[in-house]
Amino acid sequence: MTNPISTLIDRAGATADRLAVVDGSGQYRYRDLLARSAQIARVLDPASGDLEEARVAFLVPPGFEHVATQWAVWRAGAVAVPIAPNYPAAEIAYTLDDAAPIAVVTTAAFAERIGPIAKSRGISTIVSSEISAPAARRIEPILGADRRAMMVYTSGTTGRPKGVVTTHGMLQAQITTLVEAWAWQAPDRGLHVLPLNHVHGIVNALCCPLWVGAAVEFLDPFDPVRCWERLGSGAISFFTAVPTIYARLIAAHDAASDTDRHRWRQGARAARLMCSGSAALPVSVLERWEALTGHRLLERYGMTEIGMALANPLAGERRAGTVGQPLPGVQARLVDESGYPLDRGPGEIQIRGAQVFLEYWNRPGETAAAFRDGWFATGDVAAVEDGYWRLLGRQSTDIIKSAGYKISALEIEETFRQHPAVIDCAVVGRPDPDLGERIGAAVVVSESVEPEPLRQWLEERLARYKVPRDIMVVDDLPRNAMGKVLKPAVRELLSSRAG
Ligand code: MCA
Ligand code: AMP
Repeated sequence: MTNPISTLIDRAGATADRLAVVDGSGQYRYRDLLARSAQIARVLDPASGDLEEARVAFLVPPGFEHVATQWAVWRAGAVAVPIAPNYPAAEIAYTLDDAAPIAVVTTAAFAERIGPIAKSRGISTIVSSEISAPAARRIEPILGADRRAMMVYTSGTTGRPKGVVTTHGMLQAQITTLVEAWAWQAPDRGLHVLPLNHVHGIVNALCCPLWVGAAVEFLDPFDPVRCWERLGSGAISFFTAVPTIYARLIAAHDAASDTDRHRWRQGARAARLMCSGSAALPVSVLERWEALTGHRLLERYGMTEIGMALANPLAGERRAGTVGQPLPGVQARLVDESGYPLDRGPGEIQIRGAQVFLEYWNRPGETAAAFRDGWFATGDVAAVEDGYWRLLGRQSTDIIKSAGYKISALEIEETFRQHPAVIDCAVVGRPDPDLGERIGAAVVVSESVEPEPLRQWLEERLARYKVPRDIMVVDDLPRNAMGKVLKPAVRELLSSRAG
């Protein structure tokens, strides 16, 4: 055992009586989280006292039970693998095959969905709602900084999603960087509206408040009017979301009555900090939100593999269209195509520091390929202008960001090609005021098939946010003289037809 580390669970003892989680089922204190996670840990690991980094997958909707399950996995010495509740069977099966967990934890409502998929793979399913016996005393493992803690799936330029593994030490570095930069304090109360299988929702919106003994209020699913009601109550001090959510809040504001609008805006002013990230925040959204609520959104840049890396300042100028400067403890640099460091760029962002991930699960080749001399190569291109980092785009056109989700065009194309009537296809992202980018596909088919059944077929195989909203059947894909598909031409084709 090297370098034991303090975890959320160790810290919770000091704030046992404080409010920790509010969800649709009630209000819970830190002592409730400790008691419930001990119960679940006991069932996960009745005997050994240390599951020694075995993976435990859990499909539990956002709320108290989700947090208690996450803590239980850590208390049992296992690696937390969160699965989105709205994933179709094929995505769940892929995750279970890739992560090979020893058990799946779920609730009664989701047991029917994930139970049979787990069973057919010899993985046991624990229905947490059936666990009620008080936890017998057990000795918990002492978690070292270098023990694996979490595995979050992310899409990349290569095929199917990869499990991004972070250790307890890395997770702690990701959390404490933000606690320091954003001055999290115990009296804070965050409103949580994000999925809990991505770093934005896990680290920024959940682990940071719990680290300092603050409260987290869950709103699931996100609904703009209900969200405004909570922001408008004046009780929320911290809010973080993706640009699509801010765009939808603005639309809901504009559709509301004068009384509601006024009340919402006044209440929202009471917050301490509001952040945006996961995708580029349009300056128009930043300005409108500021005019409505008085909050100039703090835009930051992060990635599943590194947590948060660059951010506009808490105090000081938050410059529109930029992502600020490196966060405390984060080393960031720009390099040219041959890897030569540049002062101001444009160049690729590379990141080094204690918060950078350990590995892609079971993919040593891809892990090695992601680093250059110890620096993680993000694939994002930026330039530094007057001391502020500005994102300019991505090296790969095959990565799409829609509603804050990172999506691999190649994964969708590969799935499409498994359809018996699909000969070829090309998937692209097109600019969209609501989603940032909207996914579109041009498809060549061997027999007459309408776009709608193709879309439904994909929906059975991919998470909904990966399914193209625009599908166009074409005779041929536009190609260059070498036979390579011209994605800009595909984009134009879709724009000309879809409008
Ligand atoms: C959705 N719909 C569709 C399709 N997709 N219809 C046809 N074809 C499709 N492909 C339908 C939905 O079923 C729904 O219908 C309606 O369209 C609206 O769906 P959608 O636009 O998806 O909205 P939503 O379900 O309300 O969700 C919007 C959302 C969500 C709340 C913004 O996308 C979200 O939570 N995004 C955040 C993602 C995130 O956290 N990313 C962070 C990862 P109906 O209305 O009939 O039901 S990045 C990260 O973690 C890094 C570290 C970072 O930097 O942060
Ligand atoms: P993910 O892999 O889902 O963690 O998404 C990480 C990617 O989101 C980064 O590589 C960026 O391309 C993008 N991203 C995150 N924050 C921002 C931001 N503030 N502006 C533009 N893109 C962002």
